[in-house]
Amino acid sequence: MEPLEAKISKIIWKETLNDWLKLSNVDVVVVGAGPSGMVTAKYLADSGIKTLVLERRLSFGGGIGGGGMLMHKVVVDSKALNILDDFKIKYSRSDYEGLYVVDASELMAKLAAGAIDSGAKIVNGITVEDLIVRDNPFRVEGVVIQWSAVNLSGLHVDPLFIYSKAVVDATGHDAEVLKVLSRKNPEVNLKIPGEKSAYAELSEELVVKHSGKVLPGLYVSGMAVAALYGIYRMGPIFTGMLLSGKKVAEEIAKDLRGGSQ
Ligand code: 48H
Repeated sequence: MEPLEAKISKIIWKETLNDWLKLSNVDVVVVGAGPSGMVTAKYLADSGIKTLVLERRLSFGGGIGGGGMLMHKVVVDSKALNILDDFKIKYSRSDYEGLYVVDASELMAKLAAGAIDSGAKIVNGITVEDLIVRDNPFRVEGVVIQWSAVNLSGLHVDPLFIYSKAVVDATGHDAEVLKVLSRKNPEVNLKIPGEKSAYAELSEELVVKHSGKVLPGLYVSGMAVAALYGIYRMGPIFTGMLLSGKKVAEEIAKDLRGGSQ
C-alpha cells in the first residue's frame, strides 16, 4: 500500500505536468488576470480559442481588489452592463444617471469564474519575463515564463517557453510585456511614454478606442493601452477595462479566423 503522502504528491506532479504538456502550445496567451485580461480570456474561450492566462500573483483581479482607495466598491457605467450580465455579476444603480456600483470581491471572483467556465485556463504564480519573437517579418510568437517565486528569490534559473499565435499585454499600468519588447527589440521602434494624469471621461473612451493589435502577434488591453499611447487615467471606474478586454478578444478572434494575427 502506498502511503497517502506519496499519493498526494504523485497526483499533483502528474496532473500539473499533464496540464503543462497541453499548455506549451496554445492559441493565445493573456498576460495578467486583471479585469481586462479576464474579459479577453472569457470571450476568446467562448469562440473556441485555446486561451491561457498567466498571472504573476497567487490571486485574480489585479487592481480590482483595492476598490477605490481600499473601499470595496467600483463604478461601471451603462455601456458595460452587457458584459457584467455575461459574467452574471450583480450591479445596482448609484445616485447618478448611468453610473452603477459593483462589489469589488464579486467582480474579481466572477470575472475569474466566467473565464474559467468558458474554458480559459488561468495559472497563478507565473511571471512573463520576455517574449518569443521571429524576424523578417517581425512577429511575436509566445512568451518566456518563470515561477514568480524564483524571480522573487533572485536565483539564476533559466526560464521556459509557451508558444502561441498571439499574446495580449494585460499587465496594467506598467505595460510590462510592451516594455520588455521595446527594450530588447529596438528595431520595432516601440515607445511607451506612460499614462497621463486623471481625466476619467476621456480616458474611458480613449483606452477602448486604442485597444487592439500593436504588432503582428501582439495585442494590448486595459491600462497598458494608456501606458502605450500616453492616455489619461480614470481611477476606480471599470467600464473601459471591461470594454477593452472584449474588444481585444473580438479582434484576435477575427484575426485568427482570417490568419492575419
Ligand atoms: C504575469 C503580470 C505581469 C507579468 C503584471 O493592473 P490590472 O488590474 O490590469 P488591467 O489593465 O486589466 O486593469 C487596470 C485596473 O485594475 C486599474 O488599475 C485601473 C482602472 N486604474 C485606473 C487608475 O487611474 O489608477 O491587472 C494586471 C495583472 C495584475 O494582476 C498583475 O499581477 C499582472 O497583471 N502582471 N502577470 N507576468 N510580467 N505583470
